[in-house]
Amino acid sequence: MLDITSTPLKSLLHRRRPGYSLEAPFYLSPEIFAADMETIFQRHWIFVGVEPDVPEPGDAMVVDIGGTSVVIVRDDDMNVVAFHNVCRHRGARLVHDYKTTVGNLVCRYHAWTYGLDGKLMFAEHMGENFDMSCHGLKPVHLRSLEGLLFLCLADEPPADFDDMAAVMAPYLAPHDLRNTKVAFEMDIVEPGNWKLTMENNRECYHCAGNHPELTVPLFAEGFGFAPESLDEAGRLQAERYSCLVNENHGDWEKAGFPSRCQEHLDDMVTGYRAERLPLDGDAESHTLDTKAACKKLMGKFTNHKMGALHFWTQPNSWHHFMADHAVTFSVLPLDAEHSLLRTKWLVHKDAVEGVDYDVENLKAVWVATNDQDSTLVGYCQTGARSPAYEPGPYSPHTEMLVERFCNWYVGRMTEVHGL
Ligand code: 3BY
Ligand code: FES
Ligand code: FE
Repeated sequence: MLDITSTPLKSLLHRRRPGYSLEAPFYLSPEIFAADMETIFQRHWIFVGVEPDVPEPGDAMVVDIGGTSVVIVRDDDMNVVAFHNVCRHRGARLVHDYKTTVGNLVCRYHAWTYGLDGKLMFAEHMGENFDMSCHGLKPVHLRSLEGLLFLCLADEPPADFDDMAAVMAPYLAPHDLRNTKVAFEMDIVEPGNWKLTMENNRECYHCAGNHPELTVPLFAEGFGFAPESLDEAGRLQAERYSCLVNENHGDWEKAGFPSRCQEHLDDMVTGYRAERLPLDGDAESHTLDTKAACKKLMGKFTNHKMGALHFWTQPNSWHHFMADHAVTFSVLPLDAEHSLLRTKWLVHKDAVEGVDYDVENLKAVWVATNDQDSTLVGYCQTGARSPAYEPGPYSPHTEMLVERFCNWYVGRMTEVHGL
């Protein structure tokens, strides 16, 4: 067995075996965790929430990425902007609640007061020569992709966000996320490294055995059972599925809903993948009875049966957009062995709870599925602690996208730490 406990990151990256899971220090080491935060989370576009998190002027939401706290604010002109959540006086944290509504941003320590544009408006006892204009809040790069909010902590964010946005805007626009509301949201702390949470999401090999609620509306074939991996009956089924997908793509695209697969998971700095896939049989949505959870459909939809648009971004998000509701997932690393999974369920902003939708019904499938996934992530985290752990092979039929996630990660890390 290799002694990897003291192997530097550079060598671990260099000797990564393609097609295999990562070596244990990638999931355990506080040093590699720090490198991940610095290299991945401080430099890439991180999905953090949705415009409906801050629907009105003065609405603010705090997002913590490692030690960096950011406040996202809706300003008086209805723009969504972001600032470092650090007072420019003596550095106190400025906004303390996850979500709040403010007139101005007032520091609790000595009451320095900032406008929603981040400008310092009031600071008592600072003397005549004090220049307020030099002490505004520090801005953070924020982009809204049809209502999905991404922030980047780097001075110069990856420019290829625009390429992703150009491709993805037409896929997302029909769901009109800006005119939705967060009907429910939930944070869970998964007992695993953030990469295990992401890897788990990038395959459905585990779905049939672990997600009884989710697999009712899903087509298993939709998640990468390549025909050659199956017996004769399975092959026929997979072929039928692929015809059905093609047919649906054709119909949906004709009706103005881009659906075909776009895949750039490991060939772009801002890696992503999207595809609108049919649901099984008459299924309309990710619900226990497979019917739409919300009577009022999102955006332009008039037909309940629009499948589910899957949208994944590197390093930290995945999303499901149905005709009646959308579910967004943001992974925020906490330490080497714990990750925050933040899930939001969105419905049309005019949908009325108890009339158009029932929250319990809306959230049931993904609350159960997240809980199951969290347990699975914990299994791998525990396994990685054992000296017996060694990287295991990914299925070429069902885990290709896990491999792409790891390729992206190793590629991004190597650019900074390797070679
Ligand atoms: O997130 C997805 O697209 C799928 C559905 C369930 C798990 N995951 C692979
Ligand atoms: Fe914010 Fe003093 S630290 S006003
Ligand atoms: Fe899962």
